[in-house]
Amino acid sequence: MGDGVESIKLEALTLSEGIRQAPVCIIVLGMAGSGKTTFTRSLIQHAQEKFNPYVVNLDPACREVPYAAHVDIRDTVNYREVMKQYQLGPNGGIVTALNMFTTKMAQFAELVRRAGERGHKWCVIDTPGQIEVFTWSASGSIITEGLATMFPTIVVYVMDVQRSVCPTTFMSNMLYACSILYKTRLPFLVALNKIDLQDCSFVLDWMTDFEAFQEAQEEEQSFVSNLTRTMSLTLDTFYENLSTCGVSAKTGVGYAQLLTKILDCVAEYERDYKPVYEKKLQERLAQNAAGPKPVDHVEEDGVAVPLGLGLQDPPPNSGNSVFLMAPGLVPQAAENEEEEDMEEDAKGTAEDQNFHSFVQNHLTAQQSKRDKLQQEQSQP
Ligand SMILES: Nc1nc2c(ncn2[C@@H]2O[C@H](COP(=O)(O)OP(=O)(O)OP(=O)(O)O)[C@@H](O)[C@H]2O)c(=O)[nH]1
Ligand SMILES: [Mg+2]
Repeated sequence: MGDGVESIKLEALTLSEGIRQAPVCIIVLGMAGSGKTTFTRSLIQHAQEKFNPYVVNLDPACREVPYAAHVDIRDTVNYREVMKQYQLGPNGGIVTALNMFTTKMAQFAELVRRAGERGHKWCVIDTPGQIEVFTWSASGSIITEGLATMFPTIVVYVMDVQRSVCPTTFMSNMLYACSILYKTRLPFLVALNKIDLQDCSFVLDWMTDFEAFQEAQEEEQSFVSNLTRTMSLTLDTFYENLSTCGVSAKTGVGYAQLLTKILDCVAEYERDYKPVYEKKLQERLAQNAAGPKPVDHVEEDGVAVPLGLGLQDPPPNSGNSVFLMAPGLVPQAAENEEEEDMEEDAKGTAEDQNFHSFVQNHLTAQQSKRDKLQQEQSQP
């Protein structure tokens, strides 16, 4: 069980020491099935010797990952239980699981910091299959921005070139990439994946030559193709500054160039992004020193309703029920195999109990908040 993870304030961690040199956080994003997980595995293999990557899996719904993750969200939150307990569908379950994980952002950040101290130069983060779960959720933003204010952070957008031969799909992919770039405001690299199946030169042609793209979609006479045509003109500026690299996550082709491009992105972070983040941190520090803002205007706007769990607040009455587990923090395994199995079983049961009690406490707390609110409203 993940004991030994002290509760460390994110603010203190961030503001007192500024942005560190290592590890560089590489957030791997991309549409479902684009090859993020396979890409992560290959990236780890190719970077192992030089950058000794620390590996994080943030996909709560995957069955298996083809790499040894140092931090795995599945050790913290049981996605199937979340679906059952909160009566959610698969996507709601993933979002909620990610939200629960994010309540331990401070501890997660601390694990990444310690990894940097132990000589991991990179931290590679694999994300959930449904891209919007990470890119448009509060927890995705907290994780991305939290990391970017502590460590050099870049985004690698994995794009399936085989699926992008259709101009409309290509445009959808590019619009997604563009929206993520502007949302995260971080150095951005597009990995054109699966080049063992499909040569990626057409993507580069379409990005640099508007007429080539027009020709390709001449066949498609529809409203969608009209929209695509207009969008391709709009995206011109986006393409100009976009860094791309053809790779095959399966065969490893293109990874030498990819590593060089990642290093270029890191240099870009240091040059262009770090000063901005540091300025923001200083502003926050000054704000904190000035104390909390008065909230007397709230009454005019309506009744203040208590929000959900704070980033650093433990869930009410939950004790240790959400935790992070990572090698090094897990107690030494027993030598005897039989004992190991028994320990595994006991650990599994304890984790289950912890999880159940967390969910139960959370539900009870929510209910009592609702009761209290109702009581207050019913009073004249
Ligand atoms: N031929 C080929 N297949 C690939 C490549 N990269 C990934 N795949 C295959 O594409 C499928 C999806 O790969 P994943 O790595 O699971 O993709 P993902 O984006 O992590 O998928 P989700 O997390 O479910 O969204 C698998 O069958 C992989 O074997 C590649 O470079 N070449
Ligand atoms: Mg995956």
